[in-house]
Amino acid sequence: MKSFAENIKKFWNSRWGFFFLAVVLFWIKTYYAYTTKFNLGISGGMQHLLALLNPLPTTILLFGIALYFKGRKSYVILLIIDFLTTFWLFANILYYREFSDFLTTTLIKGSGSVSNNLGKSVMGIIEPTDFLVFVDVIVLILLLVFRIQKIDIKPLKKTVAGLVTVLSVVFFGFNLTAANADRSGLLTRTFDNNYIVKYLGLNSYAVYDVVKSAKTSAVRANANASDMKTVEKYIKANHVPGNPTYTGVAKGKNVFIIHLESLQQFVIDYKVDGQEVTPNLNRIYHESNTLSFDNFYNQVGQGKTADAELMLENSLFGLSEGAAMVTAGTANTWQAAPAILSQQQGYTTAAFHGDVPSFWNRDNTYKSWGYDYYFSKSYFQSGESFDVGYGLKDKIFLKDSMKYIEQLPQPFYAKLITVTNHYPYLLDKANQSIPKTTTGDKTVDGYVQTAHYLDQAIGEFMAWLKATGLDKNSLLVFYGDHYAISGNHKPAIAKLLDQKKATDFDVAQWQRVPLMIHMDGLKGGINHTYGGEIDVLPTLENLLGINNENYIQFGNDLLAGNRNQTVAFYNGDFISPEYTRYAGKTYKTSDGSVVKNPDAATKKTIETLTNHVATELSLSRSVINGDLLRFYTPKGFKKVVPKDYSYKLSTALKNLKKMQKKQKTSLLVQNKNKSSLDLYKTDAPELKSESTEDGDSSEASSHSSSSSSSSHSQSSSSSEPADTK
Ligand code: GP9
Ligand code: MN
Repeated sequence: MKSFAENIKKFWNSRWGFFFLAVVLFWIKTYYAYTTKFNLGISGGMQHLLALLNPLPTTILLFGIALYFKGRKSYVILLIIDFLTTFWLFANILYYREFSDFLTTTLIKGSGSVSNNLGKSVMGIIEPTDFLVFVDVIVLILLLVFRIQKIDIKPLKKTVAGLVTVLSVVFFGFNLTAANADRSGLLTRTFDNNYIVKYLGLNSYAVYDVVKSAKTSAVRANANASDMKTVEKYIKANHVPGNPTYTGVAKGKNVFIIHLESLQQFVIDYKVDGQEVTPNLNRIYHESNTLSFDNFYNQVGQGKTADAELMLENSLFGLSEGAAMVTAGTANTWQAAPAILSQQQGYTTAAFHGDVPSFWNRDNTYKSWGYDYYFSKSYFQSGESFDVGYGLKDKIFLKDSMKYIEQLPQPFYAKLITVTNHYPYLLDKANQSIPKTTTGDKTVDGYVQTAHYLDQAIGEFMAWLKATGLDKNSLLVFYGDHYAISGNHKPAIAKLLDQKKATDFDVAQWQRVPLMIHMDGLKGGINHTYGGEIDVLPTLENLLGINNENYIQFGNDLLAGNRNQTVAFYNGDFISPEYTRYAGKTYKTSDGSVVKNPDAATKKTIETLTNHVATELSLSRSVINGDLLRFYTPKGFKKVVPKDYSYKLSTALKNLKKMQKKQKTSLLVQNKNKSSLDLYKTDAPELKSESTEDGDSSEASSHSSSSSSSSHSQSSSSSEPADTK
């Protein structure tokens, strides 16, 4: 009988030995890169396990190809595959360092910014340890060259190679199933490239990305200028002129878009134990200089926040699957609010969000939309318990954003995306200041606490605007991006509504979110028109005095008389003042009764509404899927060139300084470079130990660059309802 040592030696010098060694080394280095080079936001046992195991199935599958070949060829092929996959890893390490995101086919093809921005700076960002990923390939070569490991030329049976392939595929199947259980809709909802890598690995991400972009390119390749003509004709024929009383009343004002995460209309004026959930927003809602809308609906699909942003700033509908910001944000031609406002009225444009920049592909999409700046996680302070869920807590986020706001040349267009009021509505004790509701539904009852926290953050922000005088020359648009409590929680919804039960009709009405447009001197009031996120941009344009008749926008001014008040949901359902179509039934909107046996006239009306919604959705989607705006440039509009923008921290900070000198209208310059940040009062417990002046001026301490830590932890829960609609 052979000794153990002999067996090992035999294995070592066999094809299996070499294959095994190559796989293990590749596995180790990938995991090394996951933990030291990327910031995948891995949290919880399942995610750790998946991140540890996910390099294996695809490595075995790919390296296993070599097993089908004979003799030396097999070794050469294995080394080539090893080198190529390593190079992919290496390229992503470099790209990630610069952009906190992974490479995409679209970017590689050069339509994005990678070739320009990264190419130039590669030498500057490379770190010696990056080359470690090539060490194993070199070791493998040396082992063969110096015959430390012998080449085994005995052919393998094809069936054996086949078995390895099959096993790796089965293994991958397990990986995918476990990943989907932890994060439902992983492949379809297109959240963040980080997610795909975290759950399925870098090689699967490559395949996923190639397939996704091949699908989009095929539709795009088939689209042509005449498709655009069809859309243009429709838009022109259905254009509703803005309400002339309001045209230009906000001209030249700064614009704040305040994205209120998961804020539903029902919380407005809602009380828990006699305490208002959103006292600050309630005040704004009822103020005479606020235009408030109480029949305003979210229209998002799977893209949730991303869909809301898309509709708000483009007046185009989201897609039936996935998020357009992810599938088309990088490559498509867009004519979005930031570009329009900047080109037509000289606005400085900036987006603010306390999450990592890659989420919803914002880092690339915002460039295509013409945002001058995108201040994301690394731009803000970080510290112990500063984050919850998807990012920086709202009070800290809003306070910290003001150090950039005061540097923006005015007029500016600033979008502030809050995030604390996000599923699963968790908040530490120190930040809770209202009791939970008592529906008994765990996922629901914390909601009022995070909503209350968001409201307090808004209160602090508003006080600062007042203290600095910015309130006098700014228009604020507050909007809730989408529902918080999905239709999967009907019993809880019924309790919150103080009803016996909640029907699908109630869930449809539950899609209302706040929309408030607030400005000093604005003729306000509560407006009952039916509208949705698609209508915000045309409304804003009219207020700013921007004529939108040449833009391809599907919404209409909410203040216009004679507007079509049919609100389209992403799946073809709708709400109009007369009828509500939801989850397979049609209701009378006035009383929620089901329309049974409709007469011919009613049938006709419902059919017209249905067709109208279907036409709008399909035309709008053809614009995005076919990238039709590349065929159409409105008069006076200049195509946005994404590579002209950089959101790199150092570049943006430099630009900000330069711009202030050029256009001396920032709050800071107006105040002779005296910062107004000491006027910002917050009771955020996390900032308590800090003196008030701290963090205002010291850039070094506040710009932590390694702060994109393990966020997204809560998103991973499989118990999050994937979608209600
Ligand atoms: C992530 C945040 C949440 O950055 O905006 O997105 P959502 O889950 O609401 O779509
Ligand atoms: Mn959201």
